[in-house]
Amino acid sequence: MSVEHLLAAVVVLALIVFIGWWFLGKHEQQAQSAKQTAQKQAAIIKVHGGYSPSTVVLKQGVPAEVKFEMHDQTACLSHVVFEQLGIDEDLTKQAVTTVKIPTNEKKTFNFACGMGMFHGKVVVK
Ligand SMILES: [Cu+2]
Repeated sequence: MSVEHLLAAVVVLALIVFIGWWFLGKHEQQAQSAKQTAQKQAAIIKVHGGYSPSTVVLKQGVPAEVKFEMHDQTACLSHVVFEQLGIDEDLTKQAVTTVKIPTNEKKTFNFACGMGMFHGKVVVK
């Protein structure tokens, strides 16, 4: 191999490495920002003759949603009430009802059916 050939090979190799770095670098940045915007937590509670699970634990500081999946026909469980949050949701309107839970402080939010017969809680810790 002549010196010119070797030089050309080195230049081509450097170019490939540079292009690879350029694209990989951009990729990494995209993945990172996506992860940040996607940082949230969700818990699913099935409503069927009660709440299952009746207690969910959330991490403090991460935006949180509790999704109530309705599988119950009785009027008793048709509403879910978070008294501390001033929330009274009708669960019969859609299959899944999402309730946003504030996670800025460690706190326990109690919830109950509209008539206060079934209870559950969401613990932020
Ligand atoms: Cu009830």
